[in-house]
This record gives sequence, C-alpha cells and structure tokens, in this order.
Amino acid sequence: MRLHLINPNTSTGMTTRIGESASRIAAPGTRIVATQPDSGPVSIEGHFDEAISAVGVTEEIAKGEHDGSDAYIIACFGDPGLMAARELTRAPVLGIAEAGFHVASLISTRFSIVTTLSRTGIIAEHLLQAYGFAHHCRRIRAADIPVLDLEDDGDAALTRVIETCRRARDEDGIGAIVLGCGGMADLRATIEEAVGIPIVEGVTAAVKLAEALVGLGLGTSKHGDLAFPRPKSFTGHFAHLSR
Ligand code: 2AL
Repeated sequence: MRLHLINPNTSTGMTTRIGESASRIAAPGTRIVATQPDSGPVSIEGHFDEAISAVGVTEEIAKGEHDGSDAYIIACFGDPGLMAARELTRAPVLGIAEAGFHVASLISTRFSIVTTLSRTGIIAEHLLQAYGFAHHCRRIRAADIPVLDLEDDGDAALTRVIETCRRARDEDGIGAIVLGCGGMADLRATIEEAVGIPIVEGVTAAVKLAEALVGLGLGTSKHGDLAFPRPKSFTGHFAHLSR
C-alpha cells in the first residue's frame, strides 16, 4: 500500500519529521511517501496561508495519482483542500483534524483540542461544525507557539504544549485531547506520558484510518459531489488545468 502523506506547508524539515512519525506507526505493508507542495507558505497559521496551501495540496494529489497512490493524508490541522482533493481521486483522502476528531470520539465522550496559535482556533472550530463534532469538543486551547517553533525551539514548545494539555485535563471535563498541528506528530507518546490521559494525534490516527479504509476496500465515492471535477477551461495562471 502506497500512502501519500502531504504536508501542506513547504518546510522540508517538518515534512521529513511527519513522514518519519507516519512510517513508525504504519503497518509493515504500508509505504509512506511524504511530500510537500513546490510553492506556498512555510507554515499555515491563518485563512490566507490555508487558501494558498490548498492549491499546492491539489497539485500533490495530481502527482500522487500519476504515481499510483492507494490513499492520501493531508497533514495540516486545517485540512486545507480536503474536499477538493477528494474530487481528484478514487482513493481515500483523510485530513488530520478529521481523523483526530473521529478517533477521539471513539475513546472519549468529550475532548479538547490543543493547537499552536490562538488565531488558528477558529479554523478548528469551523471544522468541528462542518464535520458534526462540535458537541464532542469542550474547548479549543492554544499553546501560543508559532508552528515553526515546533521545529526551531522544540523543547520550549513541548513544555508549552504539555502545560496547556494539563490545564485542559484539569479544567475542561474531558476524557481525551486532540493535538492540533501536524508538527506535533512525533510528540504524542511523550505528551501522553506527561499528561496521563489519552492524547490523539491526527497524523498517526490518519495513517491507521487510511490503512483500515484500504483494507475494507473502500475509497472516495464518485457518486455525487465528490465526482471528478467537470471538464472546463481555466484561464491565466491555471490554464494548465483546462480539460
Ligand atoms: C498547522 C499545521 O498543522 N501545520 C501548519 O503549518 N499549520 N496548523 C496549526 N493549527 O498549527
């Protein structure tokens, strides 16, 4: 099984780290191929970054289709371009926020999210509403660290995330925490040990869900709104997408 993991931001170090975390959790027969868009923001910390990165995600899906991927993961907590990506393939496509919400809801009745910057909280809130998980989430908390601090200032960032998770554990009336950034993929076990309640991390959750869907023989439905895009002309910068 070829599992194409797309880091929607363009930080190569983060792509490598996310890919390594995915490979560690993957089943023996799963090959993780971790890529990132050729162009776009180095980190995704708001609506603008997300809009630009979504185009890059669709370009990575097109490459994955050419190379024969069996499933895709979009490894940014805003799930940028998720529905667009699903239109482009019959393979399953999972967003890490979506995967994290599903898994947390299976092991707890209420969870909190611990993300990076507080300004990204609204993105998670919109996704909870769109996916039908708003009632499962008690609170969205921010460790108030920029995404790239997880790369550049790892120890201090980890301390902030653990402190924030402990506050969620003590104050939110929850059973589990969902980590809200792809850059936290390798921190799950360390944080769980420090906090003492189940910590769900979206990249690792998505790997196991993707393996399950492929094992079930299920892919993205082409009946209805996720059918391949209607052929049409694209102009200017996007003329190459015309069909
Ligand atoms: C993210 C993420 O997962 N990767 C990134 O660049 N930005 N979102 C977030 N809330 O930290």
